[in-house]
Amino acid sequence: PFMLNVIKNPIFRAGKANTRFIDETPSLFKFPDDTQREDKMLKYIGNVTVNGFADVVRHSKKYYPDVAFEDNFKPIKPEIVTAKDVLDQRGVARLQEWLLAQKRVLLTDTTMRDAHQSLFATRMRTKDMLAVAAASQKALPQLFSYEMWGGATFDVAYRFLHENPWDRLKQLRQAMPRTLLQMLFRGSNAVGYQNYPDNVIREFILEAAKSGIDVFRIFDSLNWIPQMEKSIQAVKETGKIAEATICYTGDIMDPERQKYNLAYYRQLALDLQSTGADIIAIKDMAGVLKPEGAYELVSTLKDALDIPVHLHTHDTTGNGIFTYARAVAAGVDVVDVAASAMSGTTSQPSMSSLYYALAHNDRQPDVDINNVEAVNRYWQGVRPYYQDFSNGMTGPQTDIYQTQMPGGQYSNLQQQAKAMGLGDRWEDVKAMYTSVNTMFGDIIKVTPSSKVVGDMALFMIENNLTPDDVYDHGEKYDFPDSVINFFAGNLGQPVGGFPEKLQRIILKGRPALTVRPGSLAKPADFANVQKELTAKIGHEASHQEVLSYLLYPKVFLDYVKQNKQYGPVALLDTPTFFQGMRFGETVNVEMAPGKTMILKLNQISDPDVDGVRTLYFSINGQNQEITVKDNA
Ligand code: 3PY
Ligand code: ZN
Repeated sequence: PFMLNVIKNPIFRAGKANTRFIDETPSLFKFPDDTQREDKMLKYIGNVTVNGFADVVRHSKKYYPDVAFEDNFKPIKPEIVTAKDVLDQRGVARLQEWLLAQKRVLLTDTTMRDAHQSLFATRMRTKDMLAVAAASQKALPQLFSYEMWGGATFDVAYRFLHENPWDRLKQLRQAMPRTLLQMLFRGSNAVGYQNYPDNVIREFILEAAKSGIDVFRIFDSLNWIPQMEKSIQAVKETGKIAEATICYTGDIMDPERQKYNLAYYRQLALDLQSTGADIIAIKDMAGVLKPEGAYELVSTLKDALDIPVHLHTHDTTGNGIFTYARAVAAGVDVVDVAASAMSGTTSQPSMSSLYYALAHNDRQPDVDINNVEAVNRYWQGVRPYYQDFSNGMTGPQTDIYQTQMPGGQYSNLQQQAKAMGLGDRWEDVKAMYTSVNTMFGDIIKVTPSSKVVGDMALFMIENNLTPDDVYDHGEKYDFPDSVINFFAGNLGQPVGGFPEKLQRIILKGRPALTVRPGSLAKPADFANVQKELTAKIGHEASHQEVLSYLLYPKVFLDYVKQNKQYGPVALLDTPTFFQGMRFGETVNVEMAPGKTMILKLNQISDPDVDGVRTLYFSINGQNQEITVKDNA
């Protein structure tokens, strides 16, 4: 059709075609695929411009200063050996020795995963990570790892960002070949909120390792080792690093709270080491590990274990740096920090703050602080793009020590409460969260067990129930599904077992599992699922697509549909992706390397009788109209 268009063109037929012909008639030299991609992109931009982005109160597009960032970093010096070099060239055992031999504390940068998950609902786009990835590797080659995948990022990438999380992994892997890439893996819940069959867990890990993940931080939301074993074994098959996790709750220093005491954590860590863990992570997901507790815990684990210890906290209470300083004094091997502009409150403590806090200390991290600051200036520029998703916390929140609510849950539950009309009862919800935890027997609270506690607290507040009401007339109530599911043993067994009376009330005679749910789950039939998915999506489904579909069937199919409708929207700059365009604005989109589409929005019509608006764009100087239904 392309040649046909050219031949039929009047200028061409009049024999007047010359090189200017090509310049002045660009539409003839575009392939149908390009045009389709551009049209789809316009549809997307038109829709966000008119209707705003999902779950964001509509507002006109904001102005952002240019992100002043230049990659002037020198190549990594030949004498520097990165952690990734050690793993790739010498294997896991040598990497463990290398870690244990470091005098200085090592750092994991969580900016590309937990930081944005905890600060702005996991909405950071791959484009904003890629822009700084290669530079970060050059600037900070001494870091232990970058956490950039797993947790909620997988789900949110598909669901809200209309991008493929596997592409994120592939692109970051390419940009950072000498950097350990780390993911958070929810044991038998993988990167989801429910149990999956063992063969799905294994295949997911093998594929993630093949695609570039080096360090798998594996946890279980009830600290139940049987739920982590399969994942640890799968990682060991790949020659990557199995970092098994103890989730920290309670207060080991409080004589009144000894369900999870020092002896408990010590034994758990030893058991994980016997299960094959290469590193032990202490996951302080709520940020309740106090400085002296950190000192005791890390000292005890360093004494008991032969493998390195990696500490993760959240700075919600404002005490994160102090906690790290005490952990460093106790000999912790690695701690998690974020670029300063992406740190603090529900996120991790700041990398540069920790650097300065440890000045004149022989364990101060070995980083070039000017490079740390330079990379941080990039993040400073990017962070305002995500303001619409921010949790609004502006200072330390010390009531976390009582509620023990994970960093990522605090703002989520607050949103959920608001959506249920309970916004003005937030203090009651928090107090109820604490009571529910007591009713449940004081459980470990982290995704997904934390959600169960939150759901029950909201349910009780909404129905004006006290704990006694539940015990006395519980048979009258339809408890939330997640709560029934938990008491039925579908998330595994909590430490010390379920409180029997409450379990009977909630389950109303239904049976409960006492074995690992994964041991009963029917294995996935990958070949069949591949066929089924291929038929659904209209192209040969890849193994990655099969895995995504197995974890998130609806989310994945919705993504495929959106992708067909809107094309490669991951290429848009972030303000345009979330907020569309304003009149007269010009936006450049690099559709392929060296191939830029220049878009201008000239005019938007008023809605017609059906509420449809016409948007007048120009693409590379050529006018193009599209129509969008205004949902307002
Ligand atoms: C997750 O599972 O996503 C978490 O970050 C838990 O802390
Ligand atoms: Zn965390």
